[in-house]
Amino acid sequence: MRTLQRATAALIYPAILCTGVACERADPPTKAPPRPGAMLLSSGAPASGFLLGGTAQLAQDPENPANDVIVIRTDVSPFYGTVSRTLNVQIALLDNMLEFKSFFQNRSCGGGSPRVQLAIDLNGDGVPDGNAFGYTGPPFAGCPPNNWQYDDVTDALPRWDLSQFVVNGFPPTGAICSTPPFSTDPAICPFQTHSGYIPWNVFKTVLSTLFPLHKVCSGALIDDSGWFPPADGTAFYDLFSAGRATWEDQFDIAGRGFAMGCGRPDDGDREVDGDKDHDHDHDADDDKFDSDRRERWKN
Ligand SMILES: [Ca+2]
Ligand SMILES: [Ca+2]
Ligand SMILES: [Ca+2]
Ligand SMILES: [Ca+2]
Repeated sequence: MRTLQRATAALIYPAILCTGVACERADPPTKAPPRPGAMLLSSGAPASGFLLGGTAQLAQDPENPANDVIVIRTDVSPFYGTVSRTLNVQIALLDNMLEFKSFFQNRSCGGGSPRVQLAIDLNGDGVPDGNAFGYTGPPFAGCPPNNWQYDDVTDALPRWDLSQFVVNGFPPTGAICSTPPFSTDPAICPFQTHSGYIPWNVFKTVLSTLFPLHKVCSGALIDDSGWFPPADGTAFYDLFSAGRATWEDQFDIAGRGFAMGCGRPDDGDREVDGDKDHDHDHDADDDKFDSDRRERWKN
């Protein structure tokens, strides 16, 4: 009885405190209210909007069947998998909001997989100008098999490959610290690099400074390791954060396809001929991406 009274009091107490106009919510704060403009499921909950593509499928954690995860196979057609979500934000709004867990089943990472891939419109005309690639930590290979690994791709490690944007004026890695105003910015120069890749804060500062109208259209977790034998096979992924949503379980799957963002409709779950980076188009970036990775990962 005493316990019941205490429980009842606990339920009533917040309601008593909330009689003033300043208190808008008398209900216990179990779920955040949907944001304006958020997609709503029939349940009224905001949809997190993750699309699965290629071989990506809902699966169970090999260590704990109570945990929903995503499986991607790169050894069966179409030899890649994607988990993507529309972002439509500037890069600074993604600090500490791009991360994922991976479990490589009897395989490793490497060959450019897995990666967080951001489609970025540099000049704000609604057309993305390329992709930024954020990889597992240096040396980007040799991930232990059958073990859950965590990657925060906005941490201080040099994970980011900006090579697709150099043609549009993003300074090559070796030139960033001789380019004003970065040359005199102690917050970014000098910085650590690996394989020509740069840390998130350098990527963020350079992009924000030189391309103030930029927009990150969409974010994707991609595994297309099928071409690279040490990393070919099956991997599980979980807790993929892309901006203001995290993929946790089956209820975070909005459907199949690929999120395009920047005002473009999502694309279907289809393979585009020659689309080596799996952003659902085939352009000169694809040939460069494929030749760069083959050069980077030979032997
Ligand atoms: Ca553009
Ligand atoms: Ca492209
Ligand atoms: Ca999960
Ligand atoms: Ca492409």
